[in-house]
Amino acid sequence: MNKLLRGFAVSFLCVVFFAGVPAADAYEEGAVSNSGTIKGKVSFHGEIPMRKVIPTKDTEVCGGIREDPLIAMGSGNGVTDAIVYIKEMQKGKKWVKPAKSPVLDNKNCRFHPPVQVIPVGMNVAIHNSDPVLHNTHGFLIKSTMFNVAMPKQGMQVERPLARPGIIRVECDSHGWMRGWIYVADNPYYAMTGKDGTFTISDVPPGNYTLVIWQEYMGSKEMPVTVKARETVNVPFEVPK
Ligand SMILES: [Cu+2]
Repeated sequence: MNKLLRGFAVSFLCVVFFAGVPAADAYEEGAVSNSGTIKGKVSFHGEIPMRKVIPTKDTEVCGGIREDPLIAMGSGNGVTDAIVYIKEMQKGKKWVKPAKSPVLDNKNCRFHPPVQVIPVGMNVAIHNSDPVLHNTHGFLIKSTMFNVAMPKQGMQVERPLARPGIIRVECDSHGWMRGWIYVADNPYYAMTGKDGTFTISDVPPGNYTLVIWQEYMGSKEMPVTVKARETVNVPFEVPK
């Protein structure tokens, strides 16, 4: 390959590479006037689906055979640990981010917290509270986002979260461990509280796509219209 051709090929590859990586700072903060609020409740009625967990090693730390609920229920048929967010929000309210890297702890062979939201561009601080080896492995669909061997109790390692989306966290050492991180690309998100309710505030008037994610259900989308200085109520039922 001659020099000119090689230079061209390199530039082309750079363009392809950067085009494929969403900019972490794409969200634009600004003043929001006449804002509205999205409120709602994620609920579930019916028999709670269970997942059988069969620890095959480290049972003195990890516990024995058990069934874990795939829907975390709170009070009044409310679903906790569901994430609600506005999809592809380009600009709006100021994004108040955590002062330090949020922690994902491995404790008694469970992830704590089991579900959390971390702004894109921040680090996750992966911690091992157990006296056994964990290998914390995060996937965005099939791509590895982080993969950290944690052989020692008290060990902590930070990893950057460069791409938005729902990361499924597994442990290569204990195949039954499961956790979730939603890497947010804008500040219009909420996690449901103990009664399944959520609030997303300071939303500019407009038409949006609201995404509701829950471990058992996955993601569901619904249209929502926010009017100036009004609260729109969005009830949502997790299907059986
Ligand atoms: Cu583990």
